[in-house]
Amino acid sequence: MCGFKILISSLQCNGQNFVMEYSGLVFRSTGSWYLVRGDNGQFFECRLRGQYRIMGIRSTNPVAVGDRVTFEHEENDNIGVIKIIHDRKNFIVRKSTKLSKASHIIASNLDMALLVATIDHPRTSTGFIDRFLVTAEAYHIPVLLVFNKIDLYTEKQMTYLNELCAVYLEVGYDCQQISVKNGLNISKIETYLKEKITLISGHSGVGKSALINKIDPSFNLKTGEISSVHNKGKHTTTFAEMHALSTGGWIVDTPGIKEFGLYDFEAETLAQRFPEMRRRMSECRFTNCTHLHEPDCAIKLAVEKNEIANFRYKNYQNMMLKDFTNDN
Ligand SMILES: Nc1nc2c(ncn2[C@@H]2O[C@H](COP(=O)(O)OP(=O)(O)OP(=O)(O)O)[C@@H](O)[C@H]2O)c(=O)[nH]1
Ligand SMILES: [Mg+2]
Ligand SMILES: [Zn+2]
Repeated sequence: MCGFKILISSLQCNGQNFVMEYSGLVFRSTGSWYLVRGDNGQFFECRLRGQYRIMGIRSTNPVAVGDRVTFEHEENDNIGVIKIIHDRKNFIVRKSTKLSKASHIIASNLDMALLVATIDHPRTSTGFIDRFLVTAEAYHIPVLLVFNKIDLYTEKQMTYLNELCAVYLEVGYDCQQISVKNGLNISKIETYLKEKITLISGHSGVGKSALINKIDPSFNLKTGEISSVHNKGKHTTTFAEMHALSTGGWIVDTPGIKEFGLYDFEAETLAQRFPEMRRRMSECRFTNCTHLHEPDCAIKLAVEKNEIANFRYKNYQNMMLKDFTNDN
């Protein structure tokens, strides 16, 4: 019948067939089916057993790409049932929709996140970038900011981009300016990805899938034109999927995000997630300073002296006033 395999942790007999239990990594999540790579390298299509709730988080996707799971399947069958979702080392989460109280976990167990942004075609706001950054700060996931499509920018847009990168570099985030189209600086990105699990995120149409194809053309991921009417992408990638790079490492391509709603943290902790504020907040007069209206606030002073970029502070104010009202 069945020989013992190293990775089988338990065996049960279910009528004619043996039921095997394996552990593995979720490579793809389409909502109801999950592609799981068993620790023996074999892929299984898995479903989730019953209703699953993890860690009290209300999530539209209880199983995320990057999750480690235990699943069982019948011998000689590559269809499995996920029984256990193992604790996550970290994850990136956002509100599933603007008004929703549910969350959507973009990916988990990451070594790095790569946020692809564009100054135009489509435009990525710094508000969007900063919401992503503060979310990644929760688990100290390093973020690489990648500004793509530099082949398209005017001189004025390039000046703006250089200023933006100078600010983020100073704060502590690595920035790269690339053109997937012209193959510019792609090799720099490749060196970041070696032996890591990296999430790639950003608005629709910024070139996430195109970048992955450039790094490894064998993936042949679907890419889509930008709408000339709306100057936005058309949501070409529809589910998150992990790809094993031939150069070593894994990259998780994800569908474009329209808005990045902050999920599940307290307003009081927001300033700590801005590294340039975190470094200065002990100098505020009040220990519970919100950095919005208090006197002798070291943050406001640093903004006045241009030591903290005005747009970063504005984004902080915006998040405090918009994201944390209405019972977030
Ligand atoms: N000019 C120019 N176009 C680019 C560049 N990179 C990507 N594109 C184009 O931008 C369009 C969108 O690229 P995709 O890779 O589909 O974008 P995406 O971020 O994966 O979008 P979603 O899957 O919808 O989230 C495609 O037509 C690409 O050819 C670039 O560096 N320069
Ligand atoms: Mg895509
Ligand atoms: Zn303050």
